[in-house]
Parts: sequence; C-alpha cells; structure tokens
Amino acid sequence: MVDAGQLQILAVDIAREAGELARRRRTEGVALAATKSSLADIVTEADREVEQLIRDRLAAARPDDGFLGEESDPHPGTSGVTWVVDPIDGTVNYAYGIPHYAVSIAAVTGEPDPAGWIAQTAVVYTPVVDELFRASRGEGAWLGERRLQVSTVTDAGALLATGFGYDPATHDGDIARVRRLMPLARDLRRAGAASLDLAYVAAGRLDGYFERGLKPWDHAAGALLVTEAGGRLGGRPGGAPGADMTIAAGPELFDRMRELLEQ
Ligand code: LIP
Repeated sequence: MVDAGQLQILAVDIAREAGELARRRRTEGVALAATKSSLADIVTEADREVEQLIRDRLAAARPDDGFLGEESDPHPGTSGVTWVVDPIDGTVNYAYGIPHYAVSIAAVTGEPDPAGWIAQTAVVYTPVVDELFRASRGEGAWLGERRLQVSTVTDAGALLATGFGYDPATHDGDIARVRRLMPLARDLRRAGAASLDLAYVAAGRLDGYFERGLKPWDHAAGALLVTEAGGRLGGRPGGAPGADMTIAAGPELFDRMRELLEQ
C-alpha cells in the first residue's frame, strides 16, 4: 500500500530545494548544454544539475523506486512507485530569463506510462513567485492552505491556454487547432510551461488548456492537480493525455474542447 501523504512530504521538500537551485543558477547565468529534438529544443546545464539533485534525493530516501525524468536515463525500480520528473519545465522561458518555470515532480504506481499509471502525488513548484501546487490521490489539490477548484465558464467565454512544439513543421497544425477552439475563448494564453498551465487550470486561473506533443514529465504532476480540483483531463477520445493531445478543463468545457479539437 502506497502512503501518498508520505510521498507528498518528500516531493514537497525536494521540489523546494530543487526550485531554489534552479532560481540561484538562473541569477548566476545560464549555460546551454545541448539541443535535443530540434535547435529550439534546448537543455541547460541547470536542467541537468537540478534533475540530478532530485534524482539523488529520491534515491537516498526511496532507493527501490523507479525514475522517469526529462534529462536522464529511466530507471524501472522494484517498489512499484515511479517518480516522473521535469526538473525545469519551461526551459526556454528559463533560458531567456522569463520568470515562468517550475519543478514538476509526480509519484505514480503501475506501469510508468501515462496510459496506465495511477498518479499518487504531485508537486509543481515555481520558485520565482514561491508558489507550490500539490495534490495527493483522493486528498484534493492545494496551493498553500487554499483548496483548489477548477472554474466554471461564464458567458464571456473561456480563458484558454495552449503551447506549440519545438518542431516548426508542427506549427501549422497547432495554429489550426487554435483557430478551431477560438469560438469558445474570451482570450488565449501561451505561457510556456505545461505543468503551470495545468496547475492554473486546477486553480481556476485558466478555464482550459490544450496542447499537442507533451512528454510524460510535462503533464504527470499537473494532471493530478487538475483531477483533484474537480477537472477532467484527457487526450484523443478515450485516450490518455500525451503526445497526441492533452486537454484539461472543468467537466462541461472539457467535452466542448475535445469535440472541436477532433474535427
Ligand atoms: C515545455 C512545455 C511547454 C511546451 C514546450 C515544452 P520543457 O516543456 O512545458 O508547454 O509548449 O514545447 O515541451 O521543454 O520546457 O520541459
């Protein structure tokens, strides 16, 4: 039996330490370490250093757990718990000095695959504004001591968020999806960090979010925040959130968004 409360205590402690390291490294100056899937898909030395810190702290505390992180090799583990980690979500923001990025840490059980895992606890910590979003399965989603609840959309329309992939060849399709969703929208935001977009849906700061091309570590923690705040999360009809599509919103808006995205 997994004690999600204990996992959350560990995740909160590590996320705060990791977030402070990321913030400090940003003030010292950021060095590009490499490019990945495209020239625009970058990783900084800080991404790698922060992920290593998180990985080391988790291994010291729970040596039998698995690890799935953006910047290092996956480790299966034997405990049934896998940590899914994006050390600095919003890497391009971070590299440009835009203070909108987060440490995203989730603990899941079952297969380390979004299609089948069960998220047990989640932390999304954005160090510049010192906001720590957290949730454990069945225990609600929280920002500090405030319990989070997704919004209900008004006649003014929905405040939607989305993102665009690093591969320019995908941008036409992304823009076409934006065009299809705009009849639902009062306005659109593109802030550059999926975990914070999802946390903001959970907090009612956004009415809905959709993005194609996300990786498991981009949405693992934010997804639990959304569902524990009364929202719905999914992808293609009947599918889990993931590379094909990730959609998050309150129940009514979710169905309308998915219908238009599937046209
Ligand atoms: C980013 C996501 C963002 C998406 C970017 C990128 P990263 O993750 O948070 O929503 O639009 O393409 O995937 O690379 O900063 O960890």
